[in-house]
Amino acid sequence: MSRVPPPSVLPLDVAPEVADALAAGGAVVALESTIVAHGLPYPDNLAVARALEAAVRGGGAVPATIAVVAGRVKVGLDDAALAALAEHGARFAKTGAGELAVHLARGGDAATTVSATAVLAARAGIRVFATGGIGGVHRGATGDVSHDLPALARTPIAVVSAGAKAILDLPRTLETLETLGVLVVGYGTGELPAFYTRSSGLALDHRVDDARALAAICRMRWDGLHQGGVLVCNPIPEDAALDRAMIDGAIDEALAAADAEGVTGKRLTPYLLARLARVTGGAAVAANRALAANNARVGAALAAALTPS
Ligand code: PSU
Ligand code: MN
Repeated sequence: MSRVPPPSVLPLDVAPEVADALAAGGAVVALESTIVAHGLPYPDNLAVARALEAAVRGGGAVPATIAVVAGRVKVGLDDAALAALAEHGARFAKTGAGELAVHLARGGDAATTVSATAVLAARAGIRVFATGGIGGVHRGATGDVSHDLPALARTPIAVVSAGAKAILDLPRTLETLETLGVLVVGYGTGELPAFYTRSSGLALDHRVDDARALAAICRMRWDGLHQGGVLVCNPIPEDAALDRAMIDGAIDEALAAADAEGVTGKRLTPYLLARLARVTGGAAVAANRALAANNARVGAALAAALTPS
């Protein structure tokens, strides 16, 4: 019996720096592209994309921003590709894990959401992924639940986030994570963070206070139990957190506007985030940047703690 794995039909381009780090068992942190293409306005999105990569490097790990470019999976974008993603975000489709095959088979360009990024990162052998906030259960009775949740359940990766976006129904999102079997762990907190603010009032069952303790849990989950995703909930730094009444008011306004304009489906999350950016005079963008960079730092620490010593 041959031990040579069958050739993969997946068009996967791993950047040399990322491939070298993975081959050496080094620390790599995946980053998503939807937050760049569709989650933040240009040119703030490019500044955030670069700041996230810098934060990962500052933590001693190699960043790998993931996107689909001309029908190929790119694991690690160079600066020119990152700039194109930020400047021409509208030309990139927004893809979840379920639709990846279409964009790849057709040779398209697509920004990857949390679900798609998690699946592709795991496929490339990356075990840590840092982002802003994951998708989840939307408010109201539309039945819109992000594919991020089931994808995390089955993908062996740690996603470092500031919880789920505050535009969502957080109690239902937490319940659904539990139903699906995603392990949710507070990082220095016993509460689900509320993205722009540090607390939601929703208690978490599990808390860790350092990357080593988190790495031990991740290893047991993946290598011992062959289970899926770990959602690491890292609250926004105190000095960057927004005033709760201000951001809650802005979210209510954005949700009402989306409802009045009939915005649903894939467009809903980008619409709400753009509206929040405008209504808060940029405060939402600044907070998003601060929390994402903080997640990138924790991601780097976790990736380092997971490397074989
Ligand atoms: N969080 C942010 N900005 C974003 C997103 C999350 O702060 O742009 C993106 C992520 O890519 C996430 C996606 O996976 O929104 C969820 O979209 P949907 O609700 O359509 O599944
Ligand atoms: Mn959705």
